[in-house]
Amino acid sequence: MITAAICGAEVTRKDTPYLPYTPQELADEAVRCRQAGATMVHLHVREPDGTPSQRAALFAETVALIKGAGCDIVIQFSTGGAVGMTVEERADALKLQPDMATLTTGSVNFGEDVFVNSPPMIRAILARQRQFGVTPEIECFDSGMVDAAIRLMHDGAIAAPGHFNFVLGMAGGMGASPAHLDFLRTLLPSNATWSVAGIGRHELPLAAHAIQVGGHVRVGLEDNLYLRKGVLAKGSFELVAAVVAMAQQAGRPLATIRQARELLRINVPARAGSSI
Ligand code: KMH
Ligand code: ZN
Repeated sequence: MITAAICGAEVTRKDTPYLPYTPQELADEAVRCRQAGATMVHLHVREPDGTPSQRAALFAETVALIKGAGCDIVIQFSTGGAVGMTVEERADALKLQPDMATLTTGSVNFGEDVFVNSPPMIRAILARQRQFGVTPEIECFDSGMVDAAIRLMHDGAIAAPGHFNFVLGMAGGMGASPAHLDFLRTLLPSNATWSVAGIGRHELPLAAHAIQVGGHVRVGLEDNLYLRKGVLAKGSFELVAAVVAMAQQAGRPLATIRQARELLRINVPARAGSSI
């Protein structure tokens, strides 16, 4: 499975002219990524001037345009939003019932800022995900976040074994060597699925390692702007295409959308007896 993180909250058009902002631009990019081989789009939205946003109306318009184009890509909303947003802002669009949404299970230094996810904030986002039947993707910027997610599984608050995404190489978070990824894999519940998102120059090398060891991959302009040194990707679709080529070379077939939805356990409710 390949996830395309097409926009994010931190990158701007000053960094790359190829960044989508409007619902139409986001939808067009999602369609291009699907055509290139992506199975899921990780969505953030922006106000028309590029300001990071979590406004439900913008998510709704983007989803309608993706679906209106006949595109079957799995849709995952960010609940991380941008640093400093409240939980209410971050989680409001879950009422639109996307296929999946992210859930970061801890706080982390984020460049010069802190991406805050206190236990009550995590539980509040999870409760809203459960309310609307949205499957979480557990975002781990460091190894303690895997442990925190497993504790939530023991409490029944997250359905085991879960789908994890390791975001590696961000300043303040965990490093992005193959050894870091290999260690994280040892912590996972058996039968958990996982993908990796390497930040910046780590994106494609970590994708190659994940493909070799049986994982899934996230790429896109949210995490990395360059196809290779000095060459800007003309959109996330070019990074998706690079991963498809790696997968073909390694003999790893791409998941169909149906297979991806099964693997990701989309629409499978958490088990009964939750403490939340
Ligand atoms: N923009 C970061 C502060 C997520 O999408 O869930 C958080 C983030 C993670 O991008
Ligand atoms: Zn994100």
